[in-house]
Amino acid sequence: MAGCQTVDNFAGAPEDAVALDAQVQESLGHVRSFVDPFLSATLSKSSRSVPRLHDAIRHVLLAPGKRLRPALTLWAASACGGTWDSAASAAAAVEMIHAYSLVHDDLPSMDDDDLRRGQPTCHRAFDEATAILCGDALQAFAFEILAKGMPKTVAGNACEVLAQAAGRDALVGGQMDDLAAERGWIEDMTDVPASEKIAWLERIHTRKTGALFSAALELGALAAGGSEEQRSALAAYGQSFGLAFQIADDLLDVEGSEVSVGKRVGKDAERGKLTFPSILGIEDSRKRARTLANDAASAISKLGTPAKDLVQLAHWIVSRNH
Ligand code: GRG
Repeated sequence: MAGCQTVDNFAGAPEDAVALDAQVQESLGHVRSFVDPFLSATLSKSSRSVPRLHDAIRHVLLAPGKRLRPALTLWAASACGGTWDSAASAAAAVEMIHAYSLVHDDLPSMDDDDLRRGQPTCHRAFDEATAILCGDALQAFAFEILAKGMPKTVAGNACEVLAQAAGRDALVGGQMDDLAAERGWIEDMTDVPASEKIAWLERIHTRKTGALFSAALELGALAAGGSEEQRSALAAYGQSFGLAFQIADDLLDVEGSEVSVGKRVGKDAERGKLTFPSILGIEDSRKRARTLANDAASAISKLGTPAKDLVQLAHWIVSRNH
């Protein structure tokens, strides 16, 4: 898919989707080479580690994900003139929250999935109780390393930012809304006008996925001591980026292959789930995602060259095939 599309030439993004894909893959590769050893060292076994839990956490956290959230944290830190070292614990913390949410989302009582990041989900590789505990442990661990690793002056603020993004009004609340819609715990939306369905979907996704992206950016800015102006530019980027990501994710569920996406596809339609393509159609969803990517890029144009990776990521997120 990525190979044949033209990407809008906006705020420094290459016109050619193949070149963009190569550049972003390379940049995400740098992030992985920085974050994965940090995660691995953070998870090193101690005499107090419980072997089965330790193995489950490593299975989940070191699996080959894209590391988008750590990338947002590190690139936000760079965009604010900071170093990756200063933002390393924040990058690891957001990935831990993300990994926990995937483990719990895959559970039989939620999405009941067997495949994640191209490998068996945690409850498949281990068992359901271990997967629940693995998610619980990852969530607590995220706050531990954030509290320890952020500069003392901002550690409390950083924990608050992450807690809000992971909590009842964001990640968990969004998941609850999503389940409520799927399981008929809310009013039937069949006859609701499309514009209201879209507004409702946007509210869910802002909570379920957007809030953690925004927190990832905010933590990078906090670690780097970013200015008010830099932080508000990054916040605006995060809002558009989150929705662009979600529309692209919905499109991948319709058009992607299990091998490239690394998880089961076609499940949204199977479950009659409301998604952007099911309401707007494929072409309009794609247009909307591209507009949002442009909005994201334009929100950070004033941050200049240090924000180049974020600009490219926004364009890539809507043209990727995985
Ligand atoms: C269970 C509390 C709780 C929350 C779950 C994030 C979430 C809420 C569920 C994940 C299910 C899902 C597929 C959501 C769609 C968007 C999403 C978060 C996709 C996965 O993120 P990527 O593409 O994954 O960044 P990788 O594996 O590359 O890190």
